[in-house]
Amino acid sequence: MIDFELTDEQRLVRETAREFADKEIIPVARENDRNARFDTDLVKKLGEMGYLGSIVSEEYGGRGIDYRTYALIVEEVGRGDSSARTVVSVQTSLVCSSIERWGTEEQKQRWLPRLCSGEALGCFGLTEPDTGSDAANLKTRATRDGDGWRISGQKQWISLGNYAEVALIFAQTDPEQGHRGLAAFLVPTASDGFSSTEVHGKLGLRASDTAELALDDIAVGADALMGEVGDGFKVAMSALDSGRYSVAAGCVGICQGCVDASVAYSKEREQFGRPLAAFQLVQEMIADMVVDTEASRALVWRAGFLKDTGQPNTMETSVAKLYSTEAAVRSANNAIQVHGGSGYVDDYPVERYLRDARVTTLYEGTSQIQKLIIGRAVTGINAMTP
Ligand code: COS
Repeated sequence: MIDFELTDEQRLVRETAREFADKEIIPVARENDRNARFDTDLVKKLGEMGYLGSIVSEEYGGRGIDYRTYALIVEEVGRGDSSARTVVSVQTSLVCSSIERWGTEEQKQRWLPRLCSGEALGCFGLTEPDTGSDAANLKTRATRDGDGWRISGQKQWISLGNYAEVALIFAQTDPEQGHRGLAAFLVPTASDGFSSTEVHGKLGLRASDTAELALDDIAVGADALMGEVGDGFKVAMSALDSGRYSVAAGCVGICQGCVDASVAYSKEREQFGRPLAAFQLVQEMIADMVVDTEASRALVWRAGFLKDTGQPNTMETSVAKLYSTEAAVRSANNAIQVHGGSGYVDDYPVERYLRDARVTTLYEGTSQIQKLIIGRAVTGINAMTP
């Protein structure tokens, strides 16, 4: 049974995260966005708060919190700024949770404490210039070299890629094996042959670091392999089960931010001698945002409940990700409408909400991919390929 009542501890975590977002994230969000500045001071503060790797167990430097509590933190950070939220999601869900689940004891000891504290950042290298939705079809190659490996290829749209100390790189070891030939490697970015280039000109998430990675015949030891050869696709998919959840929780924050901003603005701004909030068509837009916010939050908490109780949750995570990312785009669009001309400039957060929300229906699996995962789960028929 899903319990929607928060525990005292969860209330405290939410309250603390809310204050952190209000005091540390929101005051710098506009300038960071304008200057496309990846705010390393803010990253440091996120680490100090324990918001990086918080679901990792305490013995490896995490906070050992459950997924529902994690969603409360991610929602508040997402309400503040999706660029900061992306740091939390990538570091925690894609990198740390993968190392904790698939890494050797040595790999966990080597990377997790420093990633959880924020002393080091990690990135997730799955997507390539020619490989997005079709994640099994990677061109990056890993070939055996004595005990170790040599890795060559390119990765695209990699969040934190210019700042990461370790890159979780997915590579093909045997093209004839398809997805069963993939392997995951923990590659130190200081390795010879590793380089990154900043991606500019993004619609949103301007304060988030995005990179293209080049891997030119990088030599790594056998200890870089995470999981077995052939486990790579499962490592990636299980990481995305957590990453999609985190994106969804961040989008609940965007939706809530849209409600908060629209309620405040519509009560303050007057037209025709009455506050905007007194007009039925304005209330309709606000009511739609409220419904989107609450439905998204309930879906995220359901997926979190399933994760916390060890039940299968891939489909439910896709449902939460699909709904809340689309809801965030809708809500931000409505919020701009409520704000009128003022919503079109960055005096208010709503235009940034729209620009930042837009990528969430693309990354970590497009809305179309989520629909195909849901459709396959309920029909038992795979419609992924023609
Ligand atoms: N956790 C662990 N293992 C999983 C899994 C999960 N959530 N989902 C699938 N697997 C395993 C399956 O059990 C299967 O194992 P076997 O080889 O032992 O049979 C294997 O992975 C292949 O699974 P499946 O048949 O579902 O793979 P598909 O090729 O059909 O997957 C989709 C296709 C579209 C679901 C996948 O490629 C995908 O998610 N694409 C989107 C990628 C994405 O999100 N990119 C964004 C990157 S981050 S910006």
